[in-house]
Amino acid sequence: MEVHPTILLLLVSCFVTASYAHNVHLSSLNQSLIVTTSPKTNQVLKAGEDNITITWTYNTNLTASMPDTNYTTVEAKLCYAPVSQTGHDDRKTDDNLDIDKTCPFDITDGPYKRSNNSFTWSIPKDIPKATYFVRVYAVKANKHEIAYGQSTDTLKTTNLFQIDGVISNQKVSASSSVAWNYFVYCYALMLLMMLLV
Ligand SMILES: *[C@@H]1O[C@H](CO)[C@@H](O)[C@H](O)[C@H]1NC(C)=O
Ligand SMILES: *[C@@H]1O[C@H](CO)[C@@H](O)[C@H](O)[C@H]1NC(C)=O
Ligand SMILES: *[C@@H]1O[C@H](CO)[C@@H](O)[C@H](O)[C@H]1NC(C)=O
Ligand SMILES: *[C@@H]1O[C@H](CO)[C@@H](O)[C@H](O)[C@H]1NC(C)=O
Ligand SMILES: CC(=O)N[C@H]1CO[C@H](CO)[C@@H](O)[C@@H]1O
Repeated sequence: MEVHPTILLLLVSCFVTASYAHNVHLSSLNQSLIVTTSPKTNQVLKAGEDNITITWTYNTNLTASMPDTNYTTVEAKLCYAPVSQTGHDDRKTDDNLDIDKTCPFDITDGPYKRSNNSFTWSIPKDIPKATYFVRVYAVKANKHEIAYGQSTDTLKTTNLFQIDGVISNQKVSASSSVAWNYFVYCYALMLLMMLLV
């Protein structure tokens, strides 16, 4: 049986789109940014009312070993602390950033600047009630993350703050990566094609 050209075309376009999945692992990134947040440890902030000031800077001590030559943009994100991930599959940490769901909320992005970066974020009303930290990624021209920094330690236990926000126990994975969904879609399509042949 012949495979219909439309299915072939779909499959090709599918994998072209899926190539947006960039397969970058957090553990391969250089932790070269220093990130701070304004709340005191365990401070409780109100969604829809309070704000957080985030600052970040390149650790210039690393100029020789981990130069920032190829950093073009930054992305600051709000991230769930481990204590708020337990029992929530839709907040799970994965070293592969295409799949990782630790940091689903965008705070700001913009061109990379070595120092003197500060951003005050009004916490949106729809942020879930949880414990958080902030992570800032440095991104290369090809949109792949190259480095990062976070407002907590490696184990994500220090300098955490709480947001008193929306209480929800629904398991919507609104944050699940578009690229990852595409992969799943592509493989389903491929399977269908194999069944047809
Ligand atoms: C942020 O919150 C603080 C404390 O509530 C307030 O004094 C300040 O004006 C707020 N800043 C902005 C930019 O909303
Ligand atoms: C950079 O190095 C200096 C001198 O060793 C040290 O005092 C400082 O704390 C270092 N800065 C960072 C961010 O590690
Ligand atoms: C920057 O990117 C260029 C081109 O991809 C590469 O050759 C170079 O090694 C990179 N430099 C650093 C410091 O990562
Ligand atoms: C940092 O930014 C502030 C406000 O934009 C500016 O007044 C100050 O000169 C800057 N400092 C440096 C070292 O760039
Ligand atoms: C992703 C990335 O840029 N990794 C670099 C981290 O820093 C080491 C040197 O310490 C480089 O070899 C890596 O390429």
